[in-house]
Amino acid sequence: MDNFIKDIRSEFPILSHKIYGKDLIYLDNGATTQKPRRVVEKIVSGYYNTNANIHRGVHYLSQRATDAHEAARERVRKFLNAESASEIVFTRGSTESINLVAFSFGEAFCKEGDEIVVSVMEHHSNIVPWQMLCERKKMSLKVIPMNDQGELLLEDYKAMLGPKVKLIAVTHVSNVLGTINPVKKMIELAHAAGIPVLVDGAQSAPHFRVDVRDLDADFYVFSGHKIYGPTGIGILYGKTSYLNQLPPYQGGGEMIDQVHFEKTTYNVLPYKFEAGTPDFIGSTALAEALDFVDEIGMERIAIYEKELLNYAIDRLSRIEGMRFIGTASDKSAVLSFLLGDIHPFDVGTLLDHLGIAVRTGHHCAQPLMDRLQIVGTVRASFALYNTIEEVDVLVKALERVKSMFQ
Ligand code: C6P
Repeated sequence: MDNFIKDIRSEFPILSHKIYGKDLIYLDNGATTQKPRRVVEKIVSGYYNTNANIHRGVHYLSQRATDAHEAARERVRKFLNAESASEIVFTRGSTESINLVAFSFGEAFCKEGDEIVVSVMEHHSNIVPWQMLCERKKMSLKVIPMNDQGELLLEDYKAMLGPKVKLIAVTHVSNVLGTINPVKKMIELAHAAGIPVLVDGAQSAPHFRVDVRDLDADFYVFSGHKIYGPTGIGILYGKTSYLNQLPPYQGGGEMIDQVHFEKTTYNVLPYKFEAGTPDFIGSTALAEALDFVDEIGMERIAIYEKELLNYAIDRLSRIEGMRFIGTASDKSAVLSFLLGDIHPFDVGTLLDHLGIAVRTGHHCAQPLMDRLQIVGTVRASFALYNTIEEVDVLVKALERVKSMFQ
């Protein structure tokens, strides 16, 4: 392990824990990443030093908390290269961001007979809110198919872009297959047909540089907890032109301009979509996490994680009975697999006893499991603090699991 990774690991106290007497090897980063000390300290310091409700008080603490929250919004704007901080809406996470768009976009732009297009590899969070919209408005959901490697079929996609389609909602990176979808190209094609696109960035923002203006995404969402930030905070980016046309998602304090029993008017962007007291401590901790990754460099993170992935693919493929699920040519550091006919749950449980945390099951992507005709996978998902040595331990552990079943 080189000194650079050693230094990074030392920022994450949990990584030196023992699990059943073994060194923890945390390979469940797709579910949530561990937090560096500075992010946790930011939360503690927020509550100790600047805790006061924001946008309300004239007092000193409230103003400081408000400034920190708005500085965090600007930090996210910079991270995504959005044009304006008013295009950055704080939510609870990717799921809430997608639900917000599904509701508000649906209200503004959709009617009976219209269509929403998603892909076969979506997380439930990017399926169910659209199904709910379709049920509410008597619309239909269309699904972009994929090949057996886990790559979307772009010719089929092009053929779907008809006049009834109101929005495309597609994941940037599959949380199961690791496929990096060609979203820039997909957005270009959708825009040529006059259709806006929502990109689910839950699994892309933590792993490589995302520029929403370069992508020309109309909406882009991600979760703080998957990018070394806290739980309970996430982002919806939306182009001003769209956000201005959408009605509010929830009503309450903060999102209003004037409230009278006769009529209520709404606040300007982005507050129109932020009803109630926001997670103003979480937002500043998220900004700290973004400082953390940007100081390392998203490009460097992407290169390092790719090295880890390639090494893992090479070593795991030498295990007899290894079957990778998702072999797209453009892949992020997510490795799903099956080992012989051993149930993924058994593999995961035995790995756990060896100190290795992986995720098993359908990964909240049951329609994808249906397409693959499997019940689930074992998934190792990497982050910037994982090491080649950890991959070696995983390989040995898998050999051991296999021998136990022989
Ligand atoms: N996937 C996983 O283990 P939330 O829960 O809102 O932070 O993120 C939802 C979500 C949306 N889209 C994608 C592509 C995702 O991967 C996830 C979360 C985790 O794969 C937990 S199920």
